[in-house]
Amino acid sequence: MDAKLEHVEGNIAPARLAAILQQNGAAIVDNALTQDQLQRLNGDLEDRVNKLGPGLRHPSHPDMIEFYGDSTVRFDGLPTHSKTFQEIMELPLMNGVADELLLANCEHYLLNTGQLIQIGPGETEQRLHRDEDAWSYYTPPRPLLQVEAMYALTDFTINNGATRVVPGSHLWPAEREPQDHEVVQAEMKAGSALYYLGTALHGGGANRTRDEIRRGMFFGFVVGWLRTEENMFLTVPMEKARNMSARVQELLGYKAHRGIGVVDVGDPMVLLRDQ
Ligand SMILES: O=C(O)CCC(=O)C(=O)O
Ligand SMILES: [Fe+2]
Repeated sequence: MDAKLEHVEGNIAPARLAAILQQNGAAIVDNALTQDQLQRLNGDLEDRVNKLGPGLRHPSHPDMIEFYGDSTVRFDGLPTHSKTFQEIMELPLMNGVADELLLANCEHYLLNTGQLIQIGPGETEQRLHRDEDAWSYYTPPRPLLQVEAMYALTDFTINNGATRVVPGSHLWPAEREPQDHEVVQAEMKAGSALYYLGTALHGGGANRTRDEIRRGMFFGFVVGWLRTEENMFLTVPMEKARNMSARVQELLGYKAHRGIGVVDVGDPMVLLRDQ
């Protein structure tokens, strides 16, 4: 049977979505953003995405060049570039899902990615991967570390690069390779989101159009005792962080996880309060 993704509505109870993710590894949340949030996000990010060219500007490892794509524009630090993104960070659905799935494994969680991924014409398929492979030195079995979502900021279609996903693969042994019929693309309208576990196989799709971009927003959380993929302390300058909400500040890492992430062997939050 061909793989399918379950669709749920944006007002679903977080505990229900968490249960679906535990079962299937991924699901599409229709209308995860309001039209107003969608418009504001695109407005906030438009200039920067048009200014930056595709491909990595400063690869951290040769492997990342191909992985991140050479016809794809990426930039991180979305809390800095979009006030609306700060609002999204506090939305109850992602926070509620993370409460359900990550708080069993940590005292609190952190923003792991706030990244724009715009796949341009000619981009090839990204290899299927598990986002949690970022911490490959910590070998399974291990608790769940990460929940992520790919928000569609433009319509995601089969041809323009909708994310490929393998439902159920979060329960597979690492070496199992998916067959074609086990892979499904997350076709969805702008404003919808693919929610998935860090253990689910997925990858960006190929953009086979001549002139259409696929713009996605990669937003998710990780357990609070792990090093985050994006370096939030540097992508969000402290002067900017000072003016953000206390909840956003916590998610950026200004709350220590007991003895981890301390400043002056205590809570970094004081750095934002003492001016
Ligand atoms: O762009 C996409 O659809 C997926 C990107 C992704 O999975 C990643 O970069 O980790
Ligand atoms: Fe990924």
